[in-house]
Amino acid sequence: KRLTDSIAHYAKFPQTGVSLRQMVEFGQNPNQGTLLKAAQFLHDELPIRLAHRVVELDNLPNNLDKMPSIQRVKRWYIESFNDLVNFPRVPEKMLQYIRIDEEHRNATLQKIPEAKPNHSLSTPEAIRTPNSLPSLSKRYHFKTLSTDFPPEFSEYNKRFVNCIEHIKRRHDSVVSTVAQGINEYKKHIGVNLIDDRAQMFLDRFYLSRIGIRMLIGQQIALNLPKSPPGFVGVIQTNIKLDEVVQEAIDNATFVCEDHYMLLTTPKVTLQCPDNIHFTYVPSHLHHMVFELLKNSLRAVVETYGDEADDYPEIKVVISEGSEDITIKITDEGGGIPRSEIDKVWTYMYTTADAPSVEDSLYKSDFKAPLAGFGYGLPLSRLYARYFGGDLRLVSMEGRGTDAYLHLSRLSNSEEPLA
Ligand code: W6P
Repeated sequence: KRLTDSIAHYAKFPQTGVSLRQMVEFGQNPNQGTLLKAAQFLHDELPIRLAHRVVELDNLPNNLDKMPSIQRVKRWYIESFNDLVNFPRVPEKMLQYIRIDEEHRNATLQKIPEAKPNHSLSTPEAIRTPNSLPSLSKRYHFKTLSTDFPPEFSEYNKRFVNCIEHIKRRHDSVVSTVAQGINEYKKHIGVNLIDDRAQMFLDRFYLSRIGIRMLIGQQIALNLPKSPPGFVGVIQTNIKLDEVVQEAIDNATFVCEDHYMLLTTPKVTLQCPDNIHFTYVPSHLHHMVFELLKNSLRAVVETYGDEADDYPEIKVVISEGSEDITIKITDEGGGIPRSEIDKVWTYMYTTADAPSVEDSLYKSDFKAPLAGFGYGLPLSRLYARYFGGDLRLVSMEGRGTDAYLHLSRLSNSEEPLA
């Protein structure tokens, strides 16, 4: 009962969104002090987000909340909430240490004189290329001022990472378990079409899950010994679009070949401008493109048959604008009738059976190869929207489908929190 009250209390607080840009700025050159501050933020924010979900899971339309699998998912949210509120707060002593460290750093900053290149030590070449001068912070070692934190800092950070890793793992199979719950619900109401309120709940719920897992994943990654070059945690600041998309093409092609046991597989071509500067999470991009390609490949193979000698190729075109990077995937798989197109985004209308409870116990999500209009498309659209992008389908019935995946370059759009 005390837990229930505590959840109701936390659910009164608004959730706080974080933009991709904030995550990048915060995660650059992390030290045990910044990691501790991030842990403190998550220690406040995650219970709030989890509490919002528990309250929603308690108030679903038409007894959807009574379905056993939905109840099971709710218990995971309650357990994770409990883990976090029972985790010790960052001790005041440590916060004070950080404040003093920051004041010291600001004071040092103000004392620094105008940067004057030391001509007597510089070669003429170096004078002509001022960019080759070491930056202010390198010359005066601000950053190193705050690299030596007492051992309590890394101990606290390590323990917190263990706590959130455990939580992340507990929720690995949420998508397939909720899918199971939706199947229970469909049997219960005897209709194969989801109502708007349930659809809206699921969009909000899965979008929230993406955000929570992003924040946890980022904190775990920042606590690893060192991000690879070009990475800030799980974010890649100079993402190689063509490489990630080509990998998604190869994987989707393999899954398609394997599933239909094809001798020839539809060819997928990629057209991508050179040197696009873009910041994104490679795993999200891979996930979305992989899902779209599986749909296109399936449509083409099922239109031409799995014994065809050749297939019309699927074309992936990437364009770079000032606001958006757009990835268009064109197939000639016969298209979708206009009256059916909206159903593609629903969680109810699924031809493939959701995995059984037994399966979802042992397997994490996203393992079903080439599933039908499962949750792949609505979830991919949520991944796109999570960082300010979108996903649209335009179909020509009788010919094929174009998928437009828009990714926002203005990485300051805040997390949508539904
Ligand atoms: C189809 C159906 C579909 C969904 C998503 C992406 C591409 C395609 N092609 O025929």
